[in-house]
Amino acid sequence: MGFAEATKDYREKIEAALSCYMASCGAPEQLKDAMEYSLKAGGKRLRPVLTLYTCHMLGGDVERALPYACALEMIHTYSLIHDDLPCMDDDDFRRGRPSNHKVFGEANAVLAGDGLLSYAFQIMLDAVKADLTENAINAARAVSIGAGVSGMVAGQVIDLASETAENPGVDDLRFIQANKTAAMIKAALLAGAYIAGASEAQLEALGQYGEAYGALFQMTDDILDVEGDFEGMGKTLGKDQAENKLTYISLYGMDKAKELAYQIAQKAVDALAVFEERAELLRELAQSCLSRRS
Ligand code: GRG
Repeated sequence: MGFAEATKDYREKIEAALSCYMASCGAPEQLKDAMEYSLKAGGKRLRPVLTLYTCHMLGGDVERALPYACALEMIHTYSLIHDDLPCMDDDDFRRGRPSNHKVFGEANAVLAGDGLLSYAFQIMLDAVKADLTENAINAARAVSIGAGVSGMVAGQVIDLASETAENPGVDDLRFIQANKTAAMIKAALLAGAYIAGASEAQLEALGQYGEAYGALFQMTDDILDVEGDFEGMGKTLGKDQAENKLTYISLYGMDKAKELAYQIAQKAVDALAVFEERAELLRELAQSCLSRRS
């Protein structure tokens, strides 16, 4: 059984919890509609599933990890809404349907993103208040760091700058991948691990796996921008080249980009040695990323 099949129950748990959180969010109807439009548009739920799975893998209580998992998905969804805005990547489609601003207008899309981001922090603070432990505080902190000014937002700002930079190189690209994409994936793993009371060695190993798997995820996203299809990816493809995006393909060509993706998948697998056979599904997740279509 692969990672996706083995974590089906977690995905269902996350869908149900997201619905509950949205039902009691207290937002005016038009704001709630715009937030829900993107949140419930059928994303893969990779990050929240990673939180629950990691917590389970380390013997923790998955229910306690659920608020952090939902917060991660809300923050991820906000980033996609804002990323699609005309002032950012200007995308008309996301998750297989018109982007948030195409349906609700730019101002409401900005506010839907703001709403998801701030509600995510409210959900985490409520969870910490109900479970005042160092592990809960560390889980919320890991999510804050992954999403923030030294994480995802930092990656996005350098990604945008690279479009007009004179000669962006591989160091810029590594920074973008590590922050724009891998930081949230690493945060998802660490949040689950903290709730399970992971050891320093386990946290270190999961951090390394998150960095490698996150970079791999972005590399395959870039490969699929060239070789994927709308059905799988749910967004307009072929934009990286059109917009002069910095990717391994733009730097080295497709063959070399695929070779590097293979190498980083191996690095992700190697990072899991400390968990022995317990991390088999995380190894499978990294290896299957090389052939993903969505
Ligand atoms: C701070 C104004 C402001 C905006 C934030 C940080 C940011 C904008 C955007 C970066 C987010 C971004 C687009 C990261 C790329 C990572 C990536 C490959 C996203 C797609 O993730 P999937 O494939 O998507 O998991 P689904 O739809 O399945 O959840």
